[in-house]
Amino acid sequence: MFVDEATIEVKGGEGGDGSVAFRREKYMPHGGPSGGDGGDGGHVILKVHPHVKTLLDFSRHRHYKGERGRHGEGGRRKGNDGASVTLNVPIGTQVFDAATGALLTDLLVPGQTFIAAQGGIGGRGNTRFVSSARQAPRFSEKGSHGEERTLKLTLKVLADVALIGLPNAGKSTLIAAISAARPKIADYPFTTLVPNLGAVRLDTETQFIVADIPGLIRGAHRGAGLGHQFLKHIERAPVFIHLLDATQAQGEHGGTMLWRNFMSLNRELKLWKDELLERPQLVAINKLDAISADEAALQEITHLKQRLQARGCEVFEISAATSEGLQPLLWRVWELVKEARESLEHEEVPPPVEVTRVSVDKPFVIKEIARYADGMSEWEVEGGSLQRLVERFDMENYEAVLHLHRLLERQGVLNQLKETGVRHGDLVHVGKVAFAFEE
Ligand SMILES: Nc1nc2c(ncn2[C@@H]2O[C@H](COP(=O)(O)OP(=O)(O)OP(=O)(O)O)[C@@H](O)[C@H]2O)c(=O)[nH]1
Ligand SMILES: [Mg+2]
Repeated sequence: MFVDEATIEVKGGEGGDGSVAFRREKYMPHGGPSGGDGGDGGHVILKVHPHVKTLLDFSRHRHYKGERGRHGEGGRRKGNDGASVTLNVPIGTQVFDAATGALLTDLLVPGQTFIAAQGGIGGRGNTRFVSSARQAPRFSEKGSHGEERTLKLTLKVLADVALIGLPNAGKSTLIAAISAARPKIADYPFTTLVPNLGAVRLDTETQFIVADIPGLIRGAHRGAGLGHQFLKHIERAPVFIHLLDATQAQGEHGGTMLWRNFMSLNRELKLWKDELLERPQLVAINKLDAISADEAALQEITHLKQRLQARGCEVFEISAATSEGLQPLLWRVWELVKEARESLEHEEVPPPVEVTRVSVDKPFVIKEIARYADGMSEWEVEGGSLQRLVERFDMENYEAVLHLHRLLERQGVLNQLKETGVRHGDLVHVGKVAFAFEE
């Protein structure tokens, strides 16, 4: 299977800082606060584009960043939001977090989007910190950082058509006859152990991808003969060609045996997933060249063909070895592929994956990190949301520190510090900030 891969670094734009400003009015030396909010940073967004076929562009350019939000200004002017960057990816792109290996999303439908990195949130201007007790706040909030991560993109090239059949039916021979694929072909079952892909080109506008899947045996849906693995590959193709081996029609009741084989393979598909039976499935009776002189076998085949047609199957008689009968089969396949592609294009675009903005509900953990001879201790408060909160205020600004103090009190951090044993004068670290605890 062709696998295309790329690793990219994505970063949301920084949020703009809130502004500290005051109105200047005639005859009034100190007007009210008027600092506007900062704008939000732009995201990095992945979007499925049907015309993009590979991940090649991403191996040339690896870093993508949303635009930063503008800072707020006086006169309550909000800074502009930063522009988002949209990256077009092919249908079938899987997105993994490179650090954890976790699958973040599967992008399958044209137009589908995924926010790869959230932009930071704009900080609030000083206007927003006015309260009855504080008429003229001299501080504002900084914008928050944009999300930053490394993503691994992988694309499995999806086949339009899967060749299915029992081992030795001639699947590999067929793909070699119709495409540039050169899989191993041999006169024993289980020659093919991994699927092979080949591009079939009937004319310049008529191209599709065929997958030669290893043979399925009875019990495949339970995993027999690596069945699960192969059924998963089959599952991804919208059209099937079911190959039958005409040489098995030689000998008594040969046609009946072929019929049973056909039914039994379909049962395996059904037991794996019901819906597989609803996919268009063309039957190709292969190796006709090998029985052309065997009247009895030919009769068995004629009978088999009638039985299949009575069941609503479209049947083609071919020889993969001599390429006889392949053209009608391939053109019919093309019609079905076209229909499948069109219906895919009309599928509804699922709503974009909702990504929640920075959450504040994460619990925090208080750890003692040092204890000194004089009885004083040093502590660390861990918790992503708390760190982010602290980073958004200027610790040199007395008013901002007071405001933060009240926030920490409201969130129960101060109480919990006391309960954990933090005492007056102890040093407490939150992210990059440290302060002496005062009761
Ligand atoms: N005479 C004749 N022999 C064929 C034809 N197609 C395939 N064969 C032979 O059938 C045998 C099996 O062919 P493969 O193409 O390896 O079969 P397969 O379905 O890929 O088999 P697995 O990979 O084992 O599932 C080989 O010996 C081929 O040469 C055909 O049209 N005519
Ligand atoms: Mg094979």
